Amino acid sequence: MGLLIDGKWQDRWYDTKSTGGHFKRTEAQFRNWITPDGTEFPAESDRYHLYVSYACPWAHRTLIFRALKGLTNHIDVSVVHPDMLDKGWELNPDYPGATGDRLYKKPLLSDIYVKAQHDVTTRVTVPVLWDKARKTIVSNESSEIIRMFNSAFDGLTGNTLDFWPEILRDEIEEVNARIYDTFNNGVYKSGFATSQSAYDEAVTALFDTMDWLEDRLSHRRYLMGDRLTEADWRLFPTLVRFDPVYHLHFKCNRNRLVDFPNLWAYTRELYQMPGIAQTVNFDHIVRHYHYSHESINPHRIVPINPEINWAEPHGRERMMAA
Ligand SMILES: N[C@@H](CCC(=O)N[C@@H](CS)C(=O)NCC(=O)O)C(=O)O
Repeated sequence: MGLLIDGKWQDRWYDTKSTGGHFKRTEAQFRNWITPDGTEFPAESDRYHLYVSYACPWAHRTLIFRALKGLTNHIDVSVVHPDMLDKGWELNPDYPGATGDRLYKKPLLSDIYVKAQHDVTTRVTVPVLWDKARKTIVSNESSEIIRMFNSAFDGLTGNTLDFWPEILRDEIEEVNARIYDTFNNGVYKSGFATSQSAYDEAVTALFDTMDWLEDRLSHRRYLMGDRLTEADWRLFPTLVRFDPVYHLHFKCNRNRLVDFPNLWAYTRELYQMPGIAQTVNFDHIVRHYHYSHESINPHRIVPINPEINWAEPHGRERMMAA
């Protein structure tokens, strides 16, 4: 694990010394947008490529939107190796489900960042949305990539499903903000905390949010009511990883996901939607976290993990507005 400074790889772990034991996520660097008729990044079939990790919840969002929006035949994918060690993410195909670099046969994801900009200073994160025509990174910010996927390619695919409807945007942003800070990122803040107080603060906010979600989903089928939106799909990747990884590895262990009847049934409903199970690779998920985070799990032992029945009927149909 490390980062690129002036295009050169430096091996170092997250700095929590300067923040009193708190984990702080840095801002993504490449923030361009694909638009239907853009001059720089126009929506075209077979022009863009996604570099992802099946383990990463942020990359997972982009795989979900690629599936939901009928983009699988238009945007191809390279999947990194689940182990993220001293060279960062590796494009090594030597693991079931890892593809290697399907565009350039580069060994490391950092090579892709340097190919985009030779003197770049950045963390080397997934997901990366790559433009094959301009040979550069369009974006490495998942929240923006999913908004591009939501609408930019509609003319090409004819898929007009809208997970970011104008009328619900304010409410979605409000819910996203809480879920991002205390849940999506909250698990990392709990797990990577290096002081008791930083951990206590993060894990308390995290379970407050799970209680709030459980209550909200006891009278709404989805976060916004009857309509499935971006807010649900941003929540799902963290839920799916909760019992196999975050509960043990990140010490988020007041409760398991399966202890929240509404939240657990809701997670199963999303998991069972067409195309979604194929975006979830539990082997990469469990392997990545336990094997890669030496500071938390120095012996790299991958645990046995609970058996979870993802096929159990969810029964959420009864939640539709009566
Ligand atoms: N803002 C980014 C965050 C992505 C991110 O942090 N990805 C993690 C994997 S889960 C990563 O690649 N970490 C490597 C690092 O921080 O060096 C997004 O949402 O796209």
